Amino acid sequence: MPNRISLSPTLEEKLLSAKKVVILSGAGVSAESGISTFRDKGGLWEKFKPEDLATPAAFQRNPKLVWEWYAYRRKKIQSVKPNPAHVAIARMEKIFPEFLLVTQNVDNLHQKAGSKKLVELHGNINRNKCFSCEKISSNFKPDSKTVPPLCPCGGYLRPDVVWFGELLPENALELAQRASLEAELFFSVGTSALVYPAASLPFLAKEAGAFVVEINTGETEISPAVDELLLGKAGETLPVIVEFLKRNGKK
Ligand code: BJW
Ligand code: ZN
Repeated sequence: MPNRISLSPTLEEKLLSAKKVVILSGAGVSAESGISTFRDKGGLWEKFKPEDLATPAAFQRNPKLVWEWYAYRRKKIQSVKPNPAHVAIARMEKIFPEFLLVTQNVDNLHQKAGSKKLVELHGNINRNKCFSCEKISSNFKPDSKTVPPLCPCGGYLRPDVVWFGELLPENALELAQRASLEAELFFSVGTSALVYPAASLPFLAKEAGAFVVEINTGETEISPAVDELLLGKAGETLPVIVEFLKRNGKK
């Protein structure tokens, strides 16, 4: 039985007046589609060590192991569908005049749900790039005998995601920071807010005057600092917000 979700009068007022809205999304948004999160019970980092799979040093030590782990995750991701949380976020983009979705997710489910105004902070698992020359590659043969497949320059291909110790895409981070500084309403949804610099965005928004709302199944590092904590599943809570907006003439 889902919890009854109630929005505070202040949040309702902000939802009706805000023009500049930012949503930061994390793995919890895709959990209801059947994609594992990282740090929950049963999450990826419980079964696998990030230092063996999600750092440049790990790839240099064992490129085949890392490539195959990502191939396994890609296959799972390609078999699932966006859930009501993704759909609600895509709706919100159409409702607010200035909107930005800042996602840490690499699974493409926001795009599949129709989100267009988004930046990917940690890349996208469906793209590859060369570990040596960094060129993005879209045309390698997946059945290539070489694992990982090779770039024309001779370097190994790797997934175009951001590993620990790597810089985030500069443009994406800049856009995310600028939008957070200007936001009137900021949502942090389904993220443990433990990984930086993404985790600094809610604080940036709050310090610049935004009303910060967290939607999560549990409390996180940022919970004590937010203006409103909506405890519950993203796929149940976000549709309640969209319904409220629609009931009040925002479509
Ligand atoms: C629900 C729900 C439902 C569940 N509804 N909610 C010491 C050494 C080296 C580096 C560092 C260091 N100290 C700090 C750093 C920096 C480091 C960092 O932050 N580390 C911390 C972990 C300590 N950051 C970096 O290295 C970044 N780069 C950088 O900073 O460059 C400059 C620099 C370089 C070198 C040194 C220092 C600075 C890069 C970070 C890259 C993160 N990459 C990953 C993997 C991506 C590719 C892949 O998918 O394999 O990104 S790690 C993983 O964590 C992934 C995620 O995007 C990211 C965040 O996780 P997320 O989304 O929050 O998921 P979870 O599982 O943590 O949380 C899920 C939440 O959902 C939970 O709260 C649940 O309760 C909730 N939930 N179901 C709503 N239905
Ligand atoms: Zn190359």
